[in-house]
Amino acid sequence: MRSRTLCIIGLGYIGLPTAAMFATHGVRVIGIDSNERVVGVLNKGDIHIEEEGLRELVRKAMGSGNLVVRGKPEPADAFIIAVPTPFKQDKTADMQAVINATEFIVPHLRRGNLVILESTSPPRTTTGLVQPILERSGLTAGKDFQLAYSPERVLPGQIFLELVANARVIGGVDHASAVAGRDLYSAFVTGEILLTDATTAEMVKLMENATRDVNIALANEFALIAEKLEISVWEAIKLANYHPRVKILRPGPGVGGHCIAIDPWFLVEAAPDDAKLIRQARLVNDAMPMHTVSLIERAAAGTTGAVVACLGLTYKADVDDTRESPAMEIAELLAHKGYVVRVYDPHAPAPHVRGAHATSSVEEATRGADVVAVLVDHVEFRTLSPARLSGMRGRSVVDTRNFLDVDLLRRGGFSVTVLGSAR
Ligand code: SAJ
Repeated sequence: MRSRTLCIIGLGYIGLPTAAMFATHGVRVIGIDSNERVVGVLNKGDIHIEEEGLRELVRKAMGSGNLVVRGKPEPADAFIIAVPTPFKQDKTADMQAVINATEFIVPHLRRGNLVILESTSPPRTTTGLVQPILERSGLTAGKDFQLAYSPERVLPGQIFLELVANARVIGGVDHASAVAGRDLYSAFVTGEILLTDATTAEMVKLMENATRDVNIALANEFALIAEKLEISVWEAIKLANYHPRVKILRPGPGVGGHCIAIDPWFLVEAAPDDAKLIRQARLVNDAMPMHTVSLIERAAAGTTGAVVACLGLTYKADVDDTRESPAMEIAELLAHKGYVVRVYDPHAPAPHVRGAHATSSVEEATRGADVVAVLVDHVEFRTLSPARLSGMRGRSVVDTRNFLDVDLLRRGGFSVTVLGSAR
């Protein structure tokens, strides 16, 4: 694949790092995004998303001439589709972006090309949706061109490490397609490259994220039980995890992000009568924001017109992504209930939270507040001390992630509620 041309459609959290990696490993990459703003930002030498090391790598790639960014696809040897697959109101997959990207490729598809779908998709998308669209070109998958599914599996916040080192699964519509995919990714992947068929590869990705979702739901359910029993779930989890075959995850205010909060629904869609546990886990996790609101309301203890400072809005620590974020939902629910809500997030400076007032520092958000609810465990909040909260009117802190220095805050006269703990 070296010195040949690769067209990557979708320059988001996955497409852009992937484009930069290929481009800095000897592949000529045409990066495509249908969003003009994204194309404009990248062509000015800037980036539109936050990820450690991304800015430097994109600059290096563009500076070398190996990465160019455009609004429309061009002929290439290989195409990677890395567009979002959100879900609709009824929790079924919205495949429009995949359809558009695939249709974009059709006029450029040539004999000998390789097309890879990376977007997380319901089972059989590659063979049932992408293949028929590509075959409108008059060419046949597995004969005239190669087609494979290869899920991205990287963890936002450590994308570059994981892009390179994680094992990569490549499922072809035939074996030759999977092999062609391996040849492509071996430009930079040092992890094992495992070949299979396309539908199995789609299923692998959905199973991984459903497993994580179910395990987080279990931790959240333990937290609810522990609150009723008036013990600390955190202590119980720590002790249980001494067992050599037990690894309980962390409870929290809910599960967000573009992956785990969405992908399990694709399995429910594929097999509604069978995916019972998967559906239930989604419901448990989706109920956590409301549970967190009830903890905050208790901390406000009936103060009329209470002012609540919500610290953190992104879906997890130290990323800038607010998609499906439980913290956003909690702030909106509080505002809807009539609280005066102030929000602050160092990574998402101008989020639109319905009914809430955006602020630009911990001090501004907490000044005159009755309750401070820490919704995301950003590094910046780890050092939350009585001194930083001295402008508050009340003295209540809600820690939804069990990461604050509770003793320090209590010694400073604060009453601290920790999710999952009566202590
Ligand atoms: N969370 C908890 N408790 C935990 C772990 C996570 O409440 O113990 C919450 C987080 O706060 C967050 C959500 O779950 O709201 C998801 O965070 P995450 O760090 O578990 O996962 P993502 O969404 O950032 O990335 C996941 C990863 N999948 C797995 O770990 C199985 C990543 O490898 C995938 O590439 C990514 O989804 C994806 O794109 O599908």
